[in-house]
Amino acid sequence: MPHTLNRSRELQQRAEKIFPGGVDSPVRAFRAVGGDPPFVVRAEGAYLYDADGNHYIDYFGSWGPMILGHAAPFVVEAIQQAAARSSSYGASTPAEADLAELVQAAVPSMQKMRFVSSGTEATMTAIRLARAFTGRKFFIKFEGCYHGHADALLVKAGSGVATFGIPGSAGVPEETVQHTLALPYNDIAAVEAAFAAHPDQIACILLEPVVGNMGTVLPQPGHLQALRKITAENGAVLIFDEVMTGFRVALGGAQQLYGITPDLTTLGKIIGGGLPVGAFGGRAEIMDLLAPLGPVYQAGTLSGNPLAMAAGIATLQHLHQHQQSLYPALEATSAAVVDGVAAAAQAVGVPLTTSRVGAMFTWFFTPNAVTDWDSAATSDTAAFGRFHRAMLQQGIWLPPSQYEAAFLSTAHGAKEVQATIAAAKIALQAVTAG
Ligand code: KE4
Repeated sequence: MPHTLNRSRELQQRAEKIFPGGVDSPVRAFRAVGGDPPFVVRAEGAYLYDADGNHYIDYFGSWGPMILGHAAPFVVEAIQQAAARSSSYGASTPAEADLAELVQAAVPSMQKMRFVSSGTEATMTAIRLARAFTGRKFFIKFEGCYHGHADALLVKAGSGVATFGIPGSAGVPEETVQHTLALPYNDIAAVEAAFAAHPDQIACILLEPVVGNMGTVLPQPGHLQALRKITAENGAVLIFDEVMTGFRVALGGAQQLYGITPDLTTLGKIIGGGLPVGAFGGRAEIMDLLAPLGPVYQAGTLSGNPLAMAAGIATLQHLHQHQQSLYPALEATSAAVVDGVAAAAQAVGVPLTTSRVGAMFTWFFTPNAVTDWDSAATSDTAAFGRFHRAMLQQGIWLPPSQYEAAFLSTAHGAKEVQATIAAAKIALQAVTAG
C-alpha cells in the first residue's frame, strides 16, 4: 500500500482554519520533527489507522494512557454501558470510590485522593495544598520536567515547552513564577543550596520520579532517597508527579519501583483508560485541607465523570488481575525493541543513547549519557526528525519529538518488535544520509 497523506493534508488545512497550528495540543503538529501529521480515524490494539488508509505501530499511546492497547474490548464495553446510564451527573457515584480503591490498592501512600480531569489540574492543586500545609510560597521543580501548563509551572518545563525551546511561556507574569525554583534534575547539591538559600520558605519539591518530558531520564542511584531525606528534614512536602509513571513503570508506579513514599502523588493518563482523568492524593492530614473540609479550594464540573471512572476501573482491574505476567511481558517487549534499534544504530555508526524504564523509553540521538536537561539537549534533533519521518513512512509512529517518551502496550508483541527493528535499519540510512 503506497504511503500517501493526501486526505490528512486536506484535513490539516481545514483544521488550521479553526485551531492554532491545526491542533488541540502543540506537540501533535509535528513542528519538532517536520512532515505532515497523519489524521487518525481509528485505532485497535497496537495500531493506529489514518484518513488515507495507512496503518502504524503506535509508540506514543495517547502519551501514556493506552497501556492495554487501543479499543480493548472490556474497556470499550465498560464505557458503552456507562454511557447508556447518561454521561455525567455532577453528583456522587459509587464508581468514584470503586476507582479510588483500585488506585489506593496499588498506591497506598494515597491515603486520601480526589479525581480531576487532567494532570495539570492534579499538579496545580497538589502545589496549592503543599503551600497551604506549610504556609510557605516557594517550590522546587526540575528543568526538563513537565507537570502540565499551570502558569507557575511553565518555567524551563519539558515536553512541548522544551521541544519549542520556550524558556517559560508568554502570558505568564514574572510575579507568577517568582516562587518557582527550577533546578537541574539529578543534582542534589542544587537542591541543598536552594534550601540553604530559602530556609523555612520552600513548600514542596515536585518532580517526575522517572522523567518522560525531556525524553526518558532515570533518577540517579540514591537521588530519590536524598530528596525524601531533605524534604523530611526541612518540613517540605515531597510530591511525585506520576501522571506518566503511575501504573506504567510498575503497578504502583515509580514509588513502588524505587521504594520511596512521597507525601503527595499526582496521577493521570492510565487511570482514565484513555478518558479525561487526573488525580492527586496522599497524606490525609494534607488532603483534609481541601474544601469542603478545609480552606483550600478546588473544584471541577466533570471530576469523577462516570464514563471516565468506568474506563479507569476496567483498565485498573485488568492491570491488578494480570500484574504478575503483564509487567514482565511489557519489560521484555520494551527491552527487545529498544535494544534492537540501538544495535542497528551501532551497526551503522549512528550515535544513540537509550534510556528505558519498563514500557517507557527514549532513543536519544547523542553519544552522551543523558541525566538531565542539559545532557538531553545535546541530542541531534534534526537527526531525530529524519529518523521519525523515515519510520513514519514505514508505518512506525514514534512520538513526534526527541523530548517525549515513547510508550508501548500489552498489544505490542514480537511481530511489532521485528517490524520496528527492520524499519529502523532503513530509517537509520536516512539519518546518516543527513
Ligand atoms: P495533562 O494536563 O496533559 O493531562 O497532564 C499534564 C502532565 C502532568 N505531568 C506529567 C508527568 C505529564 O507527562 C503531563 C502531560 N504529558 C504530556 C506528554 N509529554 C501530554 C501530551 C501533550 O501535552 O499533548
